[in-house]
Amino acid sequence: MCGIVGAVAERDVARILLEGLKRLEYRGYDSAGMAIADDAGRIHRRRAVGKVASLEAALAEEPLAGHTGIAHTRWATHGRPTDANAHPHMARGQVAVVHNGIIENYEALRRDLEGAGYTFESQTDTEVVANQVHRHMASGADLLAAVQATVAELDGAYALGVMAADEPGRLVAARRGSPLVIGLGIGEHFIASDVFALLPVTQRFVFLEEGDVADVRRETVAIHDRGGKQVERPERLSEVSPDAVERGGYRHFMLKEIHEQSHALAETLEGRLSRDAVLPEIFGPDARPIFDRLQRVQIVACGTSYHAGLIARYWFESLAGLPCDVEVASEFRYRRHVVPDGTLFVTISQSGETADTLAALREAKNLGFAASLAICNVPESSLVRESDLVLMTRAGPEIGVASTKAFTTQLAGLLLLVAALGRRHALTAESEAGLVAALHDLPAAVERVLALEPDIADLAERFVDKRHSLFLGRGAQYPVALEGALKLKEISYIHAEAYPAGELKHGPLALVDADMPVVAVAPNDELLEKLKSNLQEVEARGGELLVFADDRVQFTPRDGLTVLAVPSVHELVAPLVFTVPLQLLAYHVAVLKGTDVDKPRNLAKSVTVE
Ligand code: HGA
Repeated sequence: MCGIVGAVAERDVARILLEGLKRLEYRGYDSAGMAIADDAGRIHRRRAVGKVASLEAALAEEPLAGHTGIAHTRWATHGRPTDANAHPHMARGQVAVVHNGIIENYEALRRDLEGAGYTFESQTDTEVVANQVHRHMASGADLLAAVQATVAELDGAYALGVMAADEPGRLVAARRGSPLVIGLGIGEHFIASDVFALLPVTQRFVFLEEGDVADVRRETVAIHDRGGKQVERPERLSEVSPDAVERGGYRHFMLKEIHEQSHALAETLEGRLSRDAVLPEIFGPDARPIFDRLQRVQIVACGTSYHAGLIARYWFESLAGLPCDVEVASEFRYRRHVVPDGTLFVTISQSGETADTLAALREAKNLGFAASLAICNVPESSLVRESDLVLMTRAGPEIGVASTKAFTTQLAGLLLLVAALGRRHALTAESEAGLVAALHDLPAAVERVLALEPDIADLAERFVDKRHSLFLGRGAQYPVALEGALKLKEISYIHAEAYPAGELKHGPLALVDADMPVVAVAPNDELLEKLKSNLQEVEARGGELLVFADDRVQFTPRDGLTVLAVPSVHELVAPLVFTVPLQLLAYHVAVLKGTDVDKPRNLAKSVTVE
């Protein structure tokens, strides 16, 4: 979602800020802006709707230069994407603010400020922050005190970067509910919503905690907690290499990330398996006594991660013999719960900053769960820091908005958890050995399925002129169908629905005609014959069928039916393997349609607003 970069340095900061914004582009945004204080104590600002390149063009025409600055990529929540709504927002030319998140009480604050003579130039919730800081400074507070007083008056979520014209060489940063890091340099310091933005200038970071306000100057960084007390926060070295966010030879990040899945899975499984068992220590030293008490599992996640949870439910119940519920985080957090004893609360999130998932975790802490466990791809994230137990996926940075390698590595992580818990319940040593053998073979199996890409690219042509499509699966392949439909929607903008194949005749069959391609996933499992009957129902209505089928499955060749053989794998890992061709299908349809594959319209990468 939106991104923040800020810098206080002896050198000119404009270039650092612009490079930082470019590195945040993958998160999705609709406009961008920058404000820099000049040596005469005036703040100058440039803003542009659209890509960072438009801002760059505006800066080429009218450059900014100076030693203190903030910049932002905006993903609108309040007010349309326009120049006037783009950040930084300013108050009377004196205070400039960039903000990620939502100020929930902005209307009341705005009325109050208008009553005090402040005027507003935007429809955003953010502008109240600039004016409120100005108001506190006008009554004598310095920048730090003014920001502290302002955040105490805000409801909602924010990461903020604030500067004032008459306090050059100083940035004040604050966070609650949206991530913010301080980048440490020598004689220069930085702020950003994501470490990627700052990797060209530093690898040393301090992660602000909830409620922190940081006073950032060239030589010093002082962090104050929510009570105003000065605190030390640990410095961490980022392990992400600056080039991990390059596209390599691939046309899009998404394609690169699809192809990285075999390696990402190998990394995620590395050191976690013996020849025939999942190693017991991989969830950390605290896990054993917690796992011994567990009787059931509640999974909470959003989007693609939610689909991973839906697949895991089949595994938890069929393999581990543990009851498992799965719910989207935005629903979970707003209803009452009855939590049975011994329930593990599992969150799944690529970024670990997904606002609804994080809020659900915080909510869950008061609900009597036995413990929380996060499956996540970003070690420094809030979700990881706030969970009792953690299993890191090791997918590496995922830049494409449509999640691919994060999803399959989450599934691998979930299988590890199923084994770790299952052996205390219904999982036999023999079944665990079978699962582990399948996991050992998984990276190679994914390589084999990636080799189908040229055939899938050909099949994609059939979708280009279609407006709707249907995805079908049964059992654990039903969430795979959901994920395939989501991928197609996200990046090709073709309306796609997924159904459990047995539901077809209860409604969606009415939609089937020659203009509605139907995609099915058909592993060689006990539901195969049932699925085949469902597919006959589609054919009988003139629908065109594309079936990704286990290579041992026989289909009689006929008109209207295209079968692509997927290399056969163990039933338990089939959901991971069958996901890959669906990702490739969505990717190639989107490329043919000419959409912005890595940054599809209206969407953002880590969704840090509710
Ligand atoms: N509410 C602010 C910032 C939006 C945001 O954080 N998006 O991710 C606005 O609408 O400008």
